[in-house]
Amino acid sequence: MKFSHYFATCLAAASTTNAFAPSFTTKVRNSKALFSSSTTEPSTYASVERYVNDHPNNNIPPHIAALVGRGLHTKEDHPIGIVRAKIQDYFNSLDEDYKIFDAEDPIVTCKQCFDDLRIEPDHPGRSPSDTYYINDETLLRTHTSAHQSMHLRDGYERFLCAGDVYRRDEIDASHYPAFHQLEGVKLFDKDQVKGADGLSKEEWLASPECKMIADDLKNVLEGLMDHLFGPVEKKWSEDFFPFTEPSFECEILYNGEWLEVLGCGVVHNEVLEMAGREDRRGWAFGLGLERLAMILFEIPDIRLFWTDDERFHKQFKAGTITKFKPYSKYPPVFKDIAFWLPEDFVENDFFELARGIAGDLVERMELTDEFTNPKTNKTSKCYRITYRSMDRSLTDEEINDLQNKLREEVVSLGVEVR
Ligand code: FA5
Ligand code: MG
Repeated sequence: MKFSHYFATCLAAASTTNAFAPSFTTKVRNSKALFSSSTTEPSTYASVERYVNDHPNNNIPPHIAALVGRGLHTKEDHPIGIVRAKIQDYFNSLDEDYKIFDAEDPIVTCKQCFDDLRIEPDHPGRSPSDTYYINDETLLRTHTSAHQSMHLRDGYERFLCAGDVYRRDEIDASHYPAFHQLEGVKLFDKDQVKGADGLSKEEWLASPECKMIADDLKNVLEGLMDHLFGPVEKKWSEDFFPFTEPSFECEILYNGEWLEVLGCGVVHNEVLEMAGREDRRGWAFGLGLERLAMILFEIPDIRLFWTDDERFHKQFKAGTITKFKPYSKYPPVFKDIAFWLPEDFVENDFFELARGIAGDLVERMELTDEFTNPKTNKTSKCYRITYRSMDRSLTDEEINDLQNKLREEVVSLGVEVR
């Protein structure tokens, strides 16, 4: 499933059981906030045993565990950290104070990530083909919205929260299994929404108070886009999230293409109720930091954010947006693989297997052919894999080795290689 459709179908009641994991906060209006401490040291995050275990539902491979705790959003000279700081500056320039969180544990409960947000138990976004589970009850957060309810319950009324999020997904220049989001939430004073007391759901959605909140949300976010990009063409469309109503997405025009940068909406009443804030109304948004950074710095490939190559890092300085200068593009190597599918084939398992074998040398995996034999009713798929290093030229030999290993190991998914 494509994550652009992650929340495209869902309406449900939620259960409220598990306890919350602790959160670690930093102070607002403190330029050092980006680097202030959390009580869980990065070294603890980075221990693979926190994520990989023998639980039958654990589906976190070591190459994903190795990404957790890198904290790119807190690195002052990293493009992700620079964008994040710029967003924080914008919110600090507004009249209202926003509490800033940036060090919540990326391990969250199903309740935090899904139930508290009205994401129903059989929603596809919860399935192990899309989400990295540690065990039945805990997982790597798939979005920063996983922390909304906890902060609301703790009494915060305006806050930002940034962090790394994890999703099993397709592989290309703009998709990586780990990326960063920044969440924002604002509740309104009771007297601003008094008129909405006792309204039915339909009446609320049609009320001037609901419109006032949606308008404020769009204003704040349009201001943010202008702050980041200078005047830029933006477009609002309706969207769907189980935890906001109405919901919107914002696209910006970049290189002649409309690119989705954020999802947002008026916080759903039931979400507020579950967080013990049914007396209030407000808005929330979540934006993708890589998307913004790729545009601002003209970074062409999402893998670059994770590189250790000095030729990348020496180009960026805290507080400044500069255009990325590619350090020569090394040639790609293309390899095809075709196989007959078993009935329960999960495409993301195949993508992940390849990443596990070849790591970031896999640039893209594309379905190039698919057909079903009418006699046997069996389906065959052919994928083209683009191998390319961002740092060096690849040898035929090493790519043949990787491809052969993939051909051998893919059999574990029940396919029959052709
Ligand atoms: C969400 O994750 C919602 N939690 C956002 C939200 C928050 C809605 C609060 C309402 C209220 P979505 O899956 O659309 O929504 O992701 C939000 C943003 O994250 C996207 O607009 C995009 O900028 C970024 N994003 C999503 N998937 C990827 C990906 N695979 N790679 C890079 N960025 C991504
Ligand atoms: Mg979206």
